[in-house]
Amino acid sequence: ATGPWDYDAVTSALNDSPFVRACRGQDVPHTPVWFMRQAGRSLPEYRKIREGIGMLESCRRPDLVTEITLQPVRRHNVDAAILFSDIVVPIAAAGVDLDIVAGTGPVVAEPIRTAADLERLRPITGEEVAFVGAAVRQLAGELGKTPLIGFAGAPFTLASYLIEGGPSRTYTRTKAMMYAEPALWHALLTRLSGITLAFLRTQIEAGVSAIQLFDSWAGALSETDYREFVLPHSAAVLGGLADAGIPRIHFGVGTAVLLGAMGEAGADVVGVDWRTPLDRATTLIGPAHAVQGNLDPAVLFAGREVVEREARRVLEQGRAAPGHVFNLGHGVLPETDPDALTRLVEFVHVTSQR
Ligand code: 1CP
Repeated sequence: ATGPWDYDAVTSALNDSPFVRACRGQDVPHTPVWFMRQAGRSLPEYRKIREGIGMLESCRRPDLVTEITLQPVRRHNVDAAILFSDIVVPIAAAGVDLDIVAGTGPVVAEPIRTAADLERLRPITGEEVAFVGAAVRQLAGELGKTPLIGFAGAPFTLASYLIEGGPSRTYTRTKAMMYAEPALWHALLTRLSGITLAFLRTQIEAGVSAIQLFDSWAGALSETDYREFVLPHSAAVLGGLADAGIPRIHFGVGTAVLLGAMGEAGADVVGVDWRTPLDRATTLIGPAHAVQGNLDPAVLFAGREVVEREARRVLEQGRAAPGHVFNLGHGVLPETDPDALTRLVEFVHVTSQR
């Protein structure tokens, strides 16, 4: 034992947690559950602590990151915590002038559209995001036997914000660069995969138990384009972390036709949105991967009976996969009743008891 924690015992408890075991396709006492965006505006304690503090600034304060990350764990009894941060944090650390605007999302002051613009996105070593490492170390101590999930944005989703300058519905400029200037496109995504790797390695060295690579907007692409323009870069990130030995989750929205390819990119777990039933997803992804998902976040507005019926269906369909981590099909919507989430965790635990 070293200090207040017996680190070996904690590490083995984390390795043996239902969440990590399900990611590896091992048997579990109950199906583990956590929620994308479980920290955030659905919680009054989050809104209170964030009052008057900008989003990027709060990501840079380890005490605040620790408290916000712990809030949903205390409240909902979820099987994993997810680090409070944002996918654009490493991009800002790489020198890009950007802000996270309330009610909008990331806004980039000068979008990246030419080879000259690319110079404004500098490679990072990881030291630039040392505040994230500090928060992870603090959290690992506080969380004990609850695993902490680290995360990053995948190169395509990050590129979409850099090229468009903010959120987009059509990804017109992003796709235009991809098709018209493939050399510039691949140079940009290569640089982004290096930045993403450095960001994730900082989190892994500080002690996260798993990572999730969010390619939230990859569903905008055909499978052919995904394979040519995106998969090699996501594979560089996921493959570059293979030696860490922790589960890697890969998630996107509207990815029904991409699920097989996303599994090939090197993840242990493929996240699935609510559009594709998990048994069908498992057929598409193959038996080598666990799945994560996929209750429609809007179901939480339909009352307890509907939530329980739909959650039971998700659990049943999830049995087709070698491992299942229960989640929503995308993030918690800000207007969600937090008590509905707490009840859902309890329902998943009781209903899936082995
Ligand atoms: O002030 C605020 O509260 C702003 C809302 C907010 C929050 C709570 C943003 C702006 N980011 C976050 C935190 C965040 N972002 C987390 C935290 C932890 C948790 O899940 O509990 C995570 C995992 C992210 C990741 C993220 N940011 C993604 C991938 C996940 C997803 O939802 O697909 C994306 C696409 C972003 C960009 C982003 N940041 C914020 C918003 C509103 C957006 C989306 C904008 C858009 O629609 O394009």
